Amino acid sequence: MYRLHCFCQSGNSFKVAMMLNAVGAPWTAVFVDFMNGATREADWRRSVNEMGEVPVLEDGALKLTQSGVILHHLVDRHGQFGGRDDSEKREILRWILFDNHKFSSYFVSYRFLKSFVAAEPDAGVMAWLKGRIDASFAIVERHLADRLFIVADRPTIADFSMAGYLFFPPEESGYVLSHSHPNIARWLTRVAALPGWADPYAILPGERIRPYH
Ligand SMILES: N[C@@H](CCC(=O)N[C@@H](CS)C(=O)NCC(=O)O)C(=O)O
Repeated sequence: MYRLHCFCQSGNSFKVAMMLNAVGAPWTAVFVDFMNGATREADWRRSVNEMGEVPVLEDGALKLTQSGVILHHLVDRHGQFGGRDDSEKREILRWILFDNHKFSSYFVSYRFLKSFVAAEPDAGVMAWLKGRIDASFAIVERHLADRLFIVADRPTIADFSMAGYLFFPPEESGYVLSHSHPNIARWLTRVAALPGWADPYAILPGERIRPYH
């Protein structure tokens, strides 16, 4: 039984949860009270993750962090959603690195400031983040124009990584992808049709927060 340290607003956790469900692996959620500062506590960092980040996956005595590392570990354990040769494996890593740096990360900050912080977000910061999001979304929108999935004609962990944040409700980010990025929206429909897929708020623990702005 895997133990996934997570909370329901965390798309990085959802990347892992989607994979666990898709391979039919039994897992249990360990709630991390992120919104009240749990990951900033010295004890949590000492005992769970020195990087102060969720998700963390416990696989027996192994404690893994970084969703990209966890997804690769689950490919090794379950033999599904990985690359079939070196070239595919490189492509998967390439897109997961792009995702962690640009595709998810600016969107994460933008959505967090817009929806989960009570103070009015700084307009200049939001405009800068939006510019970065729009640039990386345009790259993926183009990439998906003639492809079913990110790396191959079948889903891989690159899809779980990149789709992780895009299943949250549009009111949290302001992005209605079916209008702004139709190729991305169609791809998300294909990812959501995979075995075991469920809405993040249905499978991750914690209280749903009504967006502040
Ligand atoms: N690259 C990391 C990012 C993890 C991450 O940023 N998680 C968020 C929650 S979804 C977090 O714990 N942030 C704490 C912080 O940035 O201080 C991954 O893919 O696991």
